[in-house]
Amino acid sequence: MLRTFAARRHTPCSLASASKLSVGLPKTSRLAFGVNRGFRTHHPVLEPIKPFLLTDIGEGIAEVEVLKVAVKEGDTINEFDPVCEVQSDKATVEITSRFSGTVKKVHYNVGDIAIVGKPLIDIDTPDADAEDIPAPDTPTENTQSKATPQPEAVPSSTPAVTVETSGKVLATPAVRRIARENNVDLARVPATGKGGRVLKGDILRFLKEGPTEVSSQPDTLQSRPQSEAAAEDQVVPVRGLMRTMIKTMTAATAVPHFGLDEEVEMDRLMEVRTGLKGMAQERSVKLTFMPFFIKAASLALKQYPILNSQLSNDQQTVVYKGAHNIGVAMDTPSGLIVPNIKDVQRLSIMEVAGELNRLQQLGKEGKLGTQDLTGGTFTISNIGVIGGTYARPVVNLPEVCIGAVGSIRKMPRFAEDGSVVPRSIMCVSWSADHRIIDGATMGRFSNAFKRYLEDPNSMLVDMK
Ligand code: CAO
Repeated sequence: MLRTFAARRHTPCSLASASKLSVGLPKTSRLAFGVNRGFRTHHPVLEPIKPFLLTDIGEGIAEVEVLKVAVKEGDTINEFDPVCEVQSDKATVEITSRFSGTVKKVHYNVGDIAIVGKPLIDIDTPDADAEDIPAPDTPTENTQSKATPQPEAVPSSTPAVTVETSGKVLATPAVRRIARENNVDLARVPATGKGGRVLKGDILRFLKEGPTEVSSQPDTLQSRPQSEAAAEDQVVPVRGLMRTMIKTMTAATAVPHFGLDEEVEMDRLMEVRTGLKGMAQERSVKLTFMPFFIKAASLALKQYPILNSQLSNDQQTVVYKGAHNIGVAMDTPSGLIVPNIKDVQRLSIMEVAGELNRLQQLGKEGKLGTQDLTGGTFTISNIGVIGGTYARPVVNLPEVCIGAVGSIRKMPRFAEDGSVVPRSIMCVSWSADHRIIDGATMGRFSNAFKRYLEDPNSMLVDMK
């Protein structure tokens, strides 16, 4: 049963090549007595230790998970050196320093949740400019307490059974998640990736075959083979995509869902696709069924635009979205994410296929960006690629409708003359926000979608 949709706010994700973000320092310095740092001689001596804040990284993100910490106390860092790598609902971001200096304090460990606006590290920056230095008569104690905001108590990420021992093990968040969920210390997994990176295959092999070498570590619970530890409960922190799903799905429970299942006969579409595959190949495009589903949905949305709308927070207005930005639930190595294809109403089926190929490639590489992951207006999930006939999708707020298609299966059906014939059947399950979508509208939309797919020529008539 399909219950959850992570994260177009992503959602998620591991971006192997993380985007870079420089974070500025607040214009404050901590005053210290007795140490002449060369800034002032007739006033309390300034030791320019600054809290290096996790600044607002946009999209309303309030907290991020720390995936990697690149510095330790005492390290000397230069401008643009990596400080840490964090994962938000939408992307993985490498945070680099804008300043050179010495790291005085590291506020977070791998796995911690860092809060936007709170310090990541404290840094001693000898290159502080005059702007950074407070007025000489600033009371020392007040200055200190104001200038060095302490982070709020951040929930400890240390589970009852420690999972990760070191931020230095190279692995994608997806691999780290598998390690966490299975209580595996990544440091013990033989890595075959470039530069010692632990690949997904490495951890899966490790889980299947167990450690290949005798461990020199003490026989702690953590180091015991999986089979021995399996009988015991494991407590693992909620991280990554699961955090996003908790947020988005909890919000979605406020929405009364209307569900509708329908069968689509796929035989003619299968023929059409087979006939067009060569043309697609010539254009270096992989043409699956999804582009037809996406285009059929867009054509049906033209007739029933309320399914491409959003209800305002105060529930006083409905915004009919002009663009058909159709989200595609995508199973990537980092987990489920929902990038969307923009302006499907303007695209040909081949163009939709090209866009889908691009998004899939980026998803595989963990490189989907905010642009592709936000602004969706309607979602389709093809769970049939994985298996399953029916689903119960949950609307991807603030959208009001989502469809999930199951596997195409050969089934016996009655022909018009009463004979039993084999048909390729695919079920589609719709869920809609019942506050503004009534069942009749959903049913009519579903009929239109079904008609376009069962008679693909009919799409030509309505396409512009
Ligand atoms: N039934 C049978 N075969 C199907 C199918 C279906 N419903 N949908 C696709 N296929 C076929 C494709 O045609 C393709 O076959 P060919 O190689 O012969 O062309 C093959 O399965 C693989 O397709 P694909 O996955 O590469 O591409 P796609 O465009 O069909 O789907 C995507 C793209 C991103 C939707 C899919 O890869 C995916 O990630 N699906 C999972 C979505 C998911 O996890 N949903 C649950 C969300 S809620 O938790």
